[in-house]
Amino acid sequence: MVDRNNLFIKNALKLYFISGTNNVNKPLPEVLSEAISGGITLFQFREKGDASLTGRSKREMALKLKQICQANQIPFIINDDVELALEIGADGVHVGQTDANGPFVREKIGDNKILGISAHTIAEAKQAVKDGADYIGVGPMYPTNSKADAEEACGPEMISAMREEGITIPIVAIGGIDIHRTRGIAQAGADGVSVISAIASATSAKHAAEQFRLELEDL
Ligand code: 3NM
Repeated sequence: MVDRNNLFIKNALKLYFISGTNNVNKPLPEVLSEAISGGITLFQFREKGDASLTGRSKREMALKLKQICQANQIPFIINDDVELALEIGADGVHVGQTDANGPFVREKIGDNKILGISAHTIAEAKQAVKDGADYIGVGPMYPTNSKADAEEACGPEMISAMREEGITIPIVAIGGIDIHRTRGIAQAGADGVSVISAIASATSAKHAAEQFRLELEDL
């Protein structure tokens, strides 16, 4: 069972690492272990794109990653694949606004799993709150090469605008984030940053994660 209170979620969102097997140059379990030792606070398995794993091999990879997260007390979230999340006992799922509808996913996963929903506009953020999201992922902050169908970059101003509109739910920013962009994003009202390439493509995932943690430390 996972704690779904706001404080737990906010802390878990601080340095949110996302990756699939296509985003790394080394075995993903190895990169995940390195990133954990550098201080990531949550991991999302997002298996997308050409030659991505499916079926049994995807399930086996997911299980391996879940075990690594569990052994290190890091929440393990699966992107989109609600069935897989249920099957292997992940801590939660993250869905886009169009992937599946929030209330339907909440009903399927029950009250003991984290539900994250992407939001690109204030209206979508309000909808996600209504739909039972535990947190929203807001982006893309900046242009990104990691998502083929990414929308136009909205900048950290979108987060301040959401906060001004009374959205108090935990927010994690996403899209084109590197260490130098982290401070401005936190100052705009995000609880954390989520990154693919800044950690997955780094020479050392551990070092990259440590640098993010240092930058986030006094915020
Ligand atoms: N979702 P990187 S942007 C997975 O805007 C994802 O919802 C986005 O990868 C959104 O840190 C994105 O390499 C890609 O830019 C993030």
